[in-house]
Amino acid sequence: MASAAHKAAERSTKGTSKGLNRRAADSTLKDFKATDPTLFVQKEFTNGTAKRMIFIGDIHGCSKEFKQLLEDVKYTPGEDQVVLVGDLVAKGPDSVGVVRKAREIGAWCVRGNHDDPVIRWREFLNGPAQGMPKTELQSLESSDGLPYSDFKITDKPHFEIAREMSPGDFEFMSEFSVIMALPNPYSEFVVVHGGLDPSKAILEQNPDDVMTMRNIGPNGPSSEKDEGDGWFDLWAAKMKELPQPSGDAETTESDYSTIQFKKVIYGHDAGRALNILEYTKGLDSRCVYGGELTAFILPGETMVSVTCPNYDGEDVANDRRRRRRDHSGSKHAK
Ligand SMILES: [Mn+2]
Repeated sequence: MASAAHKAAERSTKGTSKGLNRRAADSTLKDFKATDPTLFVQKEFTNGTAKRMIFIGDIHGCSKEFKQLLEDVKYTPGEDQVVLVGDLVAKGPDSVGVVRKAREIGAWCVRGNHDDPVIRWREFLNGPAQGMPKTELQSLESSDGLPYSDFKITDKPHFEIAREMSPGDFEFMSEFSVIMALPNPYSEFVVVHGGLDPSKAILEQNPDDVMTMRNIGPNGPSSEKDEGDGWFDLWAAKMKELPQPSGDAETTESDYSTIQFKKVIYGHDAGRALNILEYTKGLDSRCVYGGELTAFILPGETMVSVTCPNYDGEDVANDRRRRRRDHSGSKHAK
């Protein structure tokens, strides 16, 4: 079935005739706004049959390691459900390969902050920018004629990934929701890429914050690494204040307009690496930076990892860990 984003792209394509004069076309380009992502999806199992759940952290184009990890966990189609916590693409060597493999196995995915610009770029390229050569788009970029400030043709990978994807890949990615609620017997969990704001109900969350937050600072959710406290610490503090639900009564979608707290499975925070706490399960184990790609498996909360080469070249996460050791007075401190 065509997604809302895909349908909107088709509509705007039809509305852009080739004979449009240049000035009108430019303003269409600059004013383009991509379809909003779906904030929330309640997942169900086909035929109501529960499966083993395999949650995998930020893959970032590491398709070889993704396939290896599926082998290592003995992924079995029909018996297992793979869930990706976002950022399938960018930084690593084979973003489109990751998307294809995810499609092939029917993975459930949430939208990460690197998936989001790829989806917006592709909608733009299918719509008002259809048929425009790269050189023309580059001159638009230098004259501030592109619709989003994060549209960087040379400095960021999202444009090339968006161009390389097949229409089916794009349709698959446009359906990634920002928040995913899991069916019974896993309904105590929700899945997001970045985090959740402890001051808001699940259906009241701001999508950009959910995709990007690491901390809660004085002005609320923040993606900055050194501002405020980890969102998961505030989340845990709030969870502890609440009466815990008895039994496993089914949660319906409308319940999420008042429900504030669930256990959360997420990614995004390579600086803190694997971060498995009672109420939150952080799965970004720095795959693309020469760390590991990790699968977190339910039931049982077991973990399996594969090691990865450093494809990105940066070592931001390690710097952070070194700093933390310095504070603790380790012998290795400078
Ligand atoms: Mn991310």
